[in-house]
Order: sequence, then structure tokens, then C-alpha cells
Amino acid sequence: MHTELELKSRGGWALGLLLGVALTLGACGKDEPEDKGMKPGAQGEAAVTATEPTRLELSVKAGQLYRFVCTATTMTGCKVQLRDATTLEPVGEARLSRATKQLNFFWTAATTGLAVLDVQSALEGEAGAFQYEFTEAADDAGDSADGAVPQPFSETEHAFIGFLERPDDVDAWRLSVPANHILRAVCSGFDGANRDPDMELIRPDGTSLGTYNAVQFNGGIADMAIKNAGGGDLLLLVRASGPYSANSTRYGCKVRDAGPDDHGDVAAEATAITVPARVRVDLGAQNEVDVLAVDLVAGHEYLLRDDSNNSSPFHASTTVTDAQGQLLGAELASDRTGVSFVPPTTGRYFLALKRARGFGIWKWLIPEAFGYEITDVTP
Ligand SMILES: [Ca+2]
Ligand SMILES: [Ca+2]
Ligand SMILES: [Ca+2]
Repeated sequence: MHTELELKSRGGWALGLLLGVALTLGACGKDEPEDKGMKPGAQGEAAVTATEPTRLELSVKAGQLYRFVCTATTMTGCKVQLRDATTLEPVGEARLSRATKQLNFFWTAATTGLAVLDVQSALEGEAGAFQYEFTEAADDAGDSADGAVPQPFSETEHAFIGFLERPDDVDAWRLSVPANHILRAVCSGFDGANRDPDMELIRPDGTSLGTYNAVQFNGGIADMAIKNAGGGDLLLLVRASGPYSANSTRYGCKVRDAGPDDHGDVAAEATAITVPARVRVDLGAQNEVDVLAVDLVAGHEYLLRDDSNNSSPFHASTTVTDAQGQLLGAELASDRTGVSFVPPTTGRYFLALKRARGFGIWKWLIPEAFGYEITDVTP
């Protein structure tokens, strides 16, 4: 028979809680400007109606970078509009998450005081709920060698996430790539298709080794592959690309060491082969050259061909030089049909192979490995 007592004590507890809330609210209502608005570190959950955005007031300091993360829980995505705290006019464009539930909105406060953010569903006219987190932020990687942030680099693929906090932000990531190894990297945007950031690989002195954008496999190349001839750390630069929704954008990168180049790039580092030969040649890296050395007999006819069992129009083309470095044939079409070469003198020749496109329909990824053949077909 203690039910009534239990109810009474519960009622007392609830009343106490209400009083506490009222006192807290009273304390908040003292109208001290510096106490206004949500403080960095605030997080919570809120709802939007189909017609009205939810207006949030945030306490900010001039010159400070802030991050507001909206994660849609029962709506399609988030749309955020920054407004002038006095006039309530929009400041900058509204940002919305498209393919993902989460929107990371960054901005630098122009003045100290209040910032006003309107949150809506990314889908116009949709009601729903979202979670938010408001924090101070800092650029995650410097723009150049000085502020570059190291990332692990090995034959095990390593993935990391970065943010372009400003439309003109550049993030420099430092990678220790062993000499003559091939780095493979790809960075993709999280904000839907065709919104991948631009990538560039440079040496710390600023020398560019190549650029890449992952949009639609960049016309048949699934990632950025660059050989680190000579060694030394490389910097992966990530920046917004033209068609990319630059501001407040999260991206993910994957990097890995694809191992050493299989054949040297110059005659002095050529792989020696003996006729007849069939050699696997990997030409996956940008502008890659693989050089083979072979001894040939004057007046014999040699067939140079790519015996790759692929249906693409790509092949390894051959540039022939003699031992003195004299050019005897540039980018010969050593494709599946093959091309013949008759050496003028007996001696050593160098065959520099490069990936080339011939005739035929090509629909998908560009092949990287080729089966290069040299045979004596003297009649
Ligand atoms: Ca950044
Ligand atoms: Ca190679
Ligand atoms: Ca090579």
C-alpha cells in the first residue's frame, strides 16, 4: 500500500526538476550579450517543419573559423544558410548535403557576437529532425610544404578524411614514397557524384609531378599513379575543382605504395631481354616509360608486338634507339598486329615503351599491364 507515497515522491521530484529548469531559464534571461547564443562545443537535436527553417543563434568571435555539422536523422539531408545577425540577410550561398545525410558547414565569423544559422531539409518542403554539433575549427592541413601534414604510406592502403574549409583552401598531405616506387592515390568528395576535388602531386620544392581528378574515373584511369623517380617525400595537394561545390566540403583520400617500377626509365637502367621474348610491362603511372635492352642482328626482321589479351585499343608503343642513342623509330605502333623492325647494324638496341592508344572501341578502364613480345620473323 505504498503506491500513493511513491506517486507523491515522484510528483515532488518532477516539480523540483521543473523549478530547476525555470531557475536555469531565469539565469539565461539576464540579457548579457556575451552569454547569448550557443557556445562552441554545443550539440543537440532539433526538428524542422515543412515550411519553417529552424533558426539557431551561435556565439562567435571575429576571425575564428567555426564548424557546424548537421546530420539529418529523419530528413533527406541538411540545408544550412548563414544570416547576418542584425539584418537577417543571407550571408553567402546556402549549403546542402545531397548524397549524404551529413553536412559540414564551415565559416569564419566576421564579427564578434551572434551568428544566425537557418537549418532546413535539403529536400524542399520536407519536415524532419537533425542532430547538430557546433565547434571551433582549424584548417586540417597547411597549403604548402611548411604546413603539410604527414599521412602513413605503405603497401597497405591508407584512407583519411579532409575538409576544404574555404573555397580557396589547399590541403597539403606529406607522403614518404620510397625512391622509384609508384604512388597510387585517389581523393573523392562525399557530396554526391561528380564532385571530386582536384589532386596534384608535387615535390617539396614545388615541382609538379602530375594532376588528377577522379570524376568518372578521369576518362578511364581509376586513380592517380605517379612514380617517385629519385625519391624524397611527395606532397599530395587537394583543392576544390571547378565543378566542385567547394565550400564546406568533406573529402576522403586513399593512398598506397604500388611497389617499385618494373623496368627502368632510361637506357642505363634498361631490363636486358633475349629474342624471342615475352615480357610483362606495367605502364600504370602517368607518363610512364619502361626501357628494354636487346641485342639484334643486322638485316634480320623483328616483330614488335603487344600480345596483351585485352580488347581495348591501348598498347605499348615502341621508341627504338641504338647504343649511341640515335633514334631509329619513334612511338611505333607495336599493337596486337605488331610492327617490324630491321636493324641496320648488329648490336644493342633500346626499346622505350609507353602506353598508347590505337584504333578501336574503348569503353572502360585503361589497361595498365601489357604483354610485350619480340620475335625474329626473318623470312
Ligand atoms: Ca583543409
Ligand atoms: Ca613500369
Ligand atoms: Ca619505368
